[in-house]
Amino acid sequence: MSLASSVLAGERFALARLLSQIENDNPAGREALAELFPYTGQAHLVGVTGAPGTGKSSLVNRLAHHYRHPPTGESPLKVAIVAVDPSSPFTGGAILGDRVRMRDLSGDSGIFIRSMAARGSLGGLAPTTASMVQVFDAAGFEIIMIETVGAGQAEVDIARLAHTTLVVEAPGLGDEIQAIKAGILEIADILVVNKADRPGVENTERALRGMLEMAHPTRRVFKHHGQVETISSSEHALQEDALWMPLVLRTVATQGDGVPELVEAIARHRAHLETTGEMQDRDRARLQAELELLLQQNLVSRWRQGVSNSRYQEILETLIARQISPHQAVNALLDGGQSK
Ligand SMILES: Nc1nc2c(ncn2[C@@H]2O[C@H](COP(=O)(O)OP(=O)(O)O)[C@@H](O)[C@H]2O)c(=O)[nH]1
Ligand SMILES: [Mg+2]
Repeated sequence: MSLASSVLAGERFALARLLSQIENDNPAGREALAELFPYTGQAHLVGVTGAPGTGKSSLVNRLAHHYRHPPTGESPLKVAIVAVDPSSPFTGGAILGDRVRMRDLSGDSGIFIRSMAARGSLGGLAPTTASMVQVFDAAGFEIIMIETVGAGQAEVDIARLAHTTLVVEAPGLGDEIQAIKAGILEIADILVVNKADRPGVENTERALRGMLEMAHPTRRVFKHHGQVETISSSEHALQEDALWMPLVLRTVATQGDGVPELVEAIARHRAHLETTGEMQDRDRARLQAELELLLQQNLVSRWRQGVSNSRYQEILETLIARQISPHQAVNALLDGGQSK
């Protein structure tokens, strides 16, 4: 039985092995991924991002617990968690801490947790994460949560992988300003004010609402037939066919307060994406972005194989000496050695 079939059959050991192969970007991993790819496209991808210490892991833990143990009448969902934290060393406290907090979830075959702490994984963090998510998706995990530290572009890219992005803030960290800087508010579908048991929660919430108003004073809805409609943020923006206004919700991850409401908001966002057709749009955009990134990587590495290092260095030196411009340098290199 191939590795991919074992993963489809729900074998956890095969799943873990494939995830490692993908992290190492090896050919066997790629082959299995190709076999699995037709089975993807079912899961709800939920990105969870925010500054370190805001409570992302605690919240993800609570959410997972809720999906596994829903209120009576609802069936439990299979949950996968991909925690990406390039800032934490392999044996760092954050990961260990996460393990401890995740303890109550272990032993449950409906949940799988994978941490990626290594910086500079071969293909880059975003493509590797995308591949891992595809594996979980094919393996039948219905909710896939991707936890990233909201810091750099890579993390924003990873957040863009998701259908629904939660941006987690906490009182007293002064992150509100940080959030704008990182452009992270623009990717938020739901803003979570966690640590709502702490003083200053009202201020944080007010600041976030204020910033949302500034970021989305009016929203333009481009209809398919080319007409433009404008909806102000004070209008009811949750109606069908309207754009989603980011929600602001309070939680206390350590106690589980606000978690059922958050789960409901996540489901509501998904329903919104489905009724408006945005689900397909996001899927399309995501796969196109992945394609372009892989194309760029492949073209550059193929081209590098065809040009000698000495030729490359020679052009680079001419560029640094200001004898040619960067554009001219590119032309010279792409011309296969004939400088202009
Ligand atoms: N008081 C309080 N502490 C919390 C809450 N959520 C998380 N914490 C604590 O904040 C610290 C950081 O949490 P963690 O989930 O690791 O944050 P992350 O770095 O964003 O993943 C831990 O000590 C948590 O126990 C909360 O709602 N209230
Ligand atoms: Mg964490």
